[in-house]
Amino acid sequence: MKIDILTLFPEMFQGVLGSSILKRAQEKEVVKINLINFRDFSTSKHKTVDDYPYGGGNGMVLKPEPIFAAVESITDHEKARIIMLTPQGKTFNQRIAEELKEEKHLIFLCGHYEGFDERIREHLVTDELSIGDYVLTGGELATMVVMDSVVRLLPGVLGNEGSVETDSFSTGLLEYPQYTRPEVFREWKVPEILLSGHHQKIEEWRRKESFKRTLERRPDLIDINKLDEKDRALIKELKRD
Ligand code: 6GU
Repeated sequence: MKIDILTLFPEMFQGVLGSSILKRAQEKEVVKINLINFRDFSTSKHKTVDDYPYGGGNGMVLKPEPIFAAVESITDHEKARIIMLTPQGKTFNQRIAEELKEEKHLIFLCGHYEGFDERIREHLVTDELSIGDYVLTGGELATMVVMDSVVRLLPGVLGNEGSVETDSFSTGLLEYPQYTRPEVFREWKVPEILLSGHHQKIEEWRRKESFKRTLERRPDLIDINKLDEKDRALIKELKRD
């Protein structure tokens, strides 16, 4: 996968791209990530990228010319998904991450100030995403969130390939509680069942704990119509408890 990030603050990405799993994914050449400062594409003498809004009002608006020029400088940009990060976009989720991981080329546009000239949205962008109902100072942090969640899904990125299948949200349920050594810490014991070696019983316990946690914290994630008989019985039992 190739990822191009258009931003006025490329230095914000150094920590995230230079550490941990995103660093390793680039080293393994699973993904090529390229930072572009669209100020470099401004043709005005002071390298201006924003201007006052027509009609008046507060804040500045990102001009179309440098952003169109920056995107058009990217090889094969016509075939890429061009994703704008704004609080007005569709709310990002795991389903969208799964969809984006199938793409060969993503271009992220990070905005600042009062936003983008509407012609960028209408004539350049293919997708507009938000990461939730709160306001950030710009699209950079949102881009990092979306990119991280997509790249970790690419084959060969995570050590244990099975681990993405048991993630919360891909199973539709929250994850069950996990424990490691020691068996007793400050008098708090690991649940007996996990020490039993009964794989079938352990699986059942984990599924029950996942349902319990999901019912308590995120009942909106459970679609009763999509459950089989066994899981419906499990939910009934939990609701009784
Ligand atoms: Cl994508 N951008 C900004 N500026 N704020 C946000 C956001 C994006 N998603 C949630 N809040």
